[in-house]
Amino acid sequence: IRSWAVLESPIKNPDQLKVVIVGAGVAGLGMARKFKEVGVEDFILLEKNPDIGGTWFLNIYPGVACDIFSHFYSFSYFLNAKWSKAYSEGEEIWNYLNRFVEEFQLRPHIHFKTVVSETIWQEDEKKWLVRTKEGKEYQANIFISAVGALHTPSKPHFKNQEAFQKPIFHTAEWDKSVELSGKRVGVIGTGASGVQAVANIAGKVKELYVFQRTASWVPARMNFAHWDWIKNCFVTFPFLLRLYRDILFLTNEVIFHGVFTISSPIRHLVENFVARGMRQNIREENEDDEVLLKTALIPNYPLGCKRVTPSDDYIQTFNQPHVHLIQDRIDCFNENGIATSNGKNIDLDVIILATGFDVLQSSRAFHGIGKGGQILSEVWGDCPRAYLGISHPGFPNSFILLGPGTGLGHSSIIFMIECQVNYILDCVRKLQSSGRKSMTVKKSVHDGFVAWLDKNMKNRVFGSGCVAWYQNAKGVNWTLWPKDLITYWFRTYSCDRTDYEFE
Ligand code: N01
Repeated sequence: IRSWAVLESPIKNPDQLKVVIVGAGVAGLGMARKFKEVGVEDFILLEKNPDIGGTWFLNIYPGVACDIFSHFYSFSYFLNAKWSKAYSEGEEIWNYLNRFVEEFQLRPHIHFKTVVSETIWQEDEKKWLVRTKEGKEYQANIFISAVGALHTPSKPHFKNQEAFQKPIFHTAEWDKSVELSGKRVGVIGTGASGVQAVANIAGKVKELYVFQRTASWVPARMNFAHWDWIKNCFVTFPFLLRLYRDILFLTNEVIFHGVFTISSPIRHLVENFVARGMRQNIREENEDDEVLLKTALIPNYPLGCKRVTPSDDYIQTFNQPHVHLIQDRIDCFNENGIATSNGKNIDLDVIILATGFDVLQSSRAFHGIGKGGQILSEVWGDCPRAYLGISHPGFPNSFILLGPGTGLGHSSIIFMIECQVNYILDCVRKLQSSGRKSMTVKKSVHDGFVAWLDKNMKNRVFGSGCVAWYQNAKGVNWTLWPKDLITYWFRTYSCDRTDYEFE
């Protein structure tokens, strides 16, 4: 499982292509590099932020890191023998992406602080018109959305929130100017961001109140540092790094089958093992507190139903006398802090919302108008779908990276990006060799794929059973890929021209 760049035949007339990519995060950068590799030079990336990196630019909260092994959370053709730890922190990943941009000379193609507002398919010209909030317009034969799945912060409005006049901010909009040392801080939410932030800020603050609505499964992460001799070994013998990476990949796949299959007996064993590890980490001075925490911090839903949030120090944080787990529902805010539903008043100096992202809103980053004036967000409603997560009927020459049904809860999203990038490139290759101007996925192909996806989702622990950002309000998981990664690689290995209509 070396490189996903298996389709190496060149693109016909690359100089006739004009490509617009929205987003200069991991996905957009990966796509841009591939276009460059095959000789397409006329491409631009429109990026709303002032710099590259997407999620790794925005999320700078203390403790931000990736839960996927660093050597697997890297492009297969741009490995980094020198990752400092098993799981890298946000800054190291962002630096890696910067090196990627410099190495492949992508920066001149990126237009920063440019927010795409509308894309319109121009049937006569068979081109996309891309409009930005800044009033600019671009035309493209090929349009690629790489906006990411989790970029619109979800900020619930609490009763009487305005009364709290002290700092309040979301983890994805971290306010560096707010000093937390010596303060009474409240963190609302215990998903991946909350778990990482809580463990990291606990040592600084005077009092920490963690408002937990639902506990997370928190297995040990074992974030060991990479010894220098191992890094040097990987530099000298790159095949060892590839081998190590392949082992990580296969381990992830085995875990996926063992743990996330709904009827798997292995899952119960793993759940018991993880719960025991979590309980062992709870040692309160006060025996009552210990008993309470040992119940409260252990989830009562199947492992994998929500995102698993590994950490080496989150559970232990609650052993500190100044860290308090608040399970009572939040009733309202007041000028001093938060009042809970059972009448407790918690005085706070800062409130941090670790309340996650609005995944549906994230998918509607701009107003996409396809053939016959159809609006993508209206077609999608509360359940976005796309063929292979990439193409949608009625939207010719338009492709999505990390689209619906291709998120992962257990493995590296960069794997999915590489599969999608290669698939899109192969589609473009087929379009160019057809001599036609546009290609659109057939509705029957799209609908057949969606039915297959739903059938497979029934077999997965994250298909139903608890409320997570994976699902919409009706409980349909439209966000994750339900099968193993080898299946996705196989399905996106090449673009089948019979799946598309050419005009
Ligand atoms: O968000 P979440 P996140 N009142 O939606 C709670 C990726 N990621 O930012 O579970 C009180 O998981 C909510 O409670 P509940 C990763 O894919 C990756 O933490 O709905 N509480 C939950 O506890 C991840 O899955 C890394 O009952 C409220 C929390 O807020 C995704 O981002 C690191 C509430 C939201 O958790 C999102 O993670 C960080 C309310 N009104 C993030 N509303 C890696 O390391 C919400 N909550 C790869």
